[in-house]
Amino acid sequence: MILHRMSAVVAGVVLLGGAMAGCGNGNQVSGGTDDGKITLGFSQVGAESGWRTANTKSIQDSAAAAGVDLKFADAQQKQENQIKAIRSYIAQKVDVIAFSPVVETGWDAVLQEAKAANIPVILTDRAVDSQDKTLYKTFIGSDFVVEGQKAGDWLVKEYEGKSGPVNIVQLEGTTGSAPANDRKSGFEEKIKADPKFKIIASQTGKFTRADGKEVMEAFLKANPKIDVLYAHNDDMGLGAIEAIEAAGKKPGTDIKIITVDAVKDGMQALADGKINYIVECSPLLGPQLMDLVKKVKAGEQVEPRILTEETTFTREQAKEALPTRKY
Ligand code: GZL
Ligand code: ZN
Repeated sequence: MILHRMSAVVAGVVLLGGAMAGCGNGNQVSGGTDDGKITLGFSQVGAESGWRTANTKSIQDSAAAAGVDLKFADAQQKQENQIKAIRSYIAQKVDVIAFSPVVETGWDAVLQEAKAANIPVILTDRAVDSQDKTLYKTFIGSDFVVEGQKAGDWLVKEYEGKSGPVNIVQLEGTTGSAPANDRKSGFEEKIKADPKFKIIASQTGKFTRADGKEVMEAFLKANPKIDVLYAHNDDMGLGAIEAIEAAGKKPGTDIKIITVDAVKDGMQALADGKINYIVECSPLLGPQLMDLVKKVKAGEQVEPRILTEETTFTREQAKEALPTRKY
C-alpha cells in the first residue's frame, strides 16, 4: 500500500495534531490539522486502467481546488490494502473517509469501525453490498447495469434481421467488483431474448490491457469463429485488439468490439474503426466528491445515491468528441 500525503505540512501537523485534536465529529478541530481545513482520507482501487488514472487525477485536482487536505492511498487492487488504509484514516481521525471498493463484499466490519469513530464515509465509483445503509452517507457513481444494457441494446440493433449464430466472447472486469457483476448482468439480460446470440466464452481480464490481451489470445485459440467481443472496459478491449491483429484478423470488422469507459485511447480506436461502440463511464467524480465532503462534514443531508451523467459513442461521435476529450 502506498500512503501519499498530499503535503509534508499536513503530515507534520498530523503528527503534532494527533496529540491535541480530538475530531471527526464536526464540532472540534478538524481532522488532525489545526488550519481548519477538512481532511479527507481516500482509498483508491489501484492504477489498473486509463479510467482509474483519470479518476485519481480528478480527485487529487479537485481536492487541491477545494482546499481539502487529501490523504491518498493506492491499494494495488487488493481489498486488504483498502481496509488497512481506512483503518489508518480512522486512527488519524480524518474528517471524512471516501473510497472506491475494489469488490462488493467484505466491508461491514471496517465501515462499522468508521461509524463507531464518528467518521462519515462516502462511496465513489463502485458499490458495496452492505445491507446496512447507515454505514455510508452516499454512493456517487455510474449505474453499471444500465451500462451493460446499453451495450446489449446496441448489439441487438446491430444484428437486427441477421441470422445467427452470433458467437460472443466476454472479457469481464475484476472478479467480484460491482462493474464486472453489473455490466455482465445488464448485457446478458438484453441479449438473452434472442437465441442467436451465444456467449461462447467469458473470463476476467482484470480491467487491464495485459490480461485482456492474454485472455483474448486464449479465446482465439479455442474458438475458430468469434463474431463479437464485449469487454467491460476499454483497456481490456485495447489489449484484445493486439491479440486479434496478431492472429491476422481485423478488429472492428472480422470481430465487432463493444467496450465501456470511453477513455481517450478507446475513443481513438473507435474513431479508427477497431472498436465499434463504446458506452461511457465517467471518471470525473472529483468535483462532486469535494462538494459532498464539505456537506457531510457540515452535517448536511445528502442524497443517498448520486448518479453520474454519461452517454454512448459511435465511430462518428468519437471523431467529433476526441479533440475536446478531457480524459
Ligand atoms: C468503473 C470503474 C472501472 C472502469 C475500469 O466505474 O470502477 O474500473 O470501468 C476501472 O476501467 O478499472
Ligand atoms: Zn452488485
